Amino acid sequence: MNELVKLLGIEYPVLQGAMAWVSEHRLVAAVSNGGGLGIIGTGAADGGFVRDQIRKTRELTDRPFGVNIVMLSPFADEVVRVCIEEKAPVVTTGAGNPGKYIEGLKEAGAVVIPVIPSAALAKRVEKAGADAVVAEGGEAGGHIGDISTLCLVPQVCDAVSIPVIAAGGIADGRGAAAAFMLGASGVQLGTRFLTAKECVISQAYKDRVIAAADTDTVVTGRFTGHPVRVLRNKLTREILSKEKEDISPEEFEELMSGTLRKAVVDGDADYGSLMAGQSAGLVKAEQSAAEIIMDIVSGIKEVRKI
Ligand code: TUI
Repeated sequence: MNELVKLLGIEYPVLQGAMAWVSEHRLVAAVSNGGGLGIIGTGAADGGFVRDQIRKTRELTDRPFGVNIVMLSPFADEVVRVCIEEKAPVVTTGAGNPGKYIEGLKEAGAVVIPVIPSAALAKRVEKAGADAVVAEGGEAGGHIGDISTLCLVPQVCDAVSIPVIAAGGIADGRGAAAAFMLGASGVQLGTRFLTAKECVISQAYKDRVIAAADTDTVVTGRFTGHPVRVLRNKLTREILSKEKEDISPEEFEELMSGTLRKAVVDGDADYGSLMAGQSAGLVKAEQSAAEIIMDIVSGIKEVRKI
């Protein structure tokens, strides 16, 4: 039992990172039923979609779960309102400063946990009332910051007195144990859950994650200010060569629009955005969410024996 487990009302300090299009109600409920915290990924979805996801999750679990709100989404205001109305137990945020939303969410009873890429932002959200933070290093998949997990986590732990959850590059008990050594109270994993049996993404996407080696991810869109880590494929080869030419951020966003859906739903492993972190090389098989959580927990105990 640590402070984070108590704060969230969960069994193990293992959170499933929110993934747009990927972490929908079935995966979320399976993670929460397995003793961790499942988190609904909302990406750029509207309020109606999110309300439906919250209700469907509640049909599958009576344990706590989270909803993630992407600050860059045009529907962020609406999704915050839905989280308040539906009384989401936990709300995490990403891709921006959620300061203006924290008070309202907390008044509705939510535990609010911003994902932050720097110690300065951790301090700011603590002041605004955040209950905990996820310190996400640049090894993570999707939209990322600059600092590595190894350097970010202890600096965030020094900067704030709320619990710190480590994310980015963690896929097993060894990474989780290392995060605890850095001062974290919990870990958040996205990539490892991509291949969960309850994760409904295309088989082609899962197969690419399982086949991935350590060097198989690349970062696209650095010049737009919104860098995104994905598995290398035909799309990234074309995109990265276009980035060297004179392409505007708007043209870039246009090229990337709809590509995550292509990977997740259509199973297009060549021209879809296969968002994944550098830990993809550690992901070897499809397992149930409960098995993944127990593997991490037993892996932590294994390392602690040494
Ligand atoms: O949010 C993520 N990863 C994501 S979100 C996403 S889907 C998406 N949808 C619409 C537009 C863009 C992406 C795919 N992957 N991770 C958490 C995270 N947050 N990483 C980095 C940050 C971050 C960056 C800047 C958090 C705050 C921040 O603040 C800057 C500022 O001061 O406003």
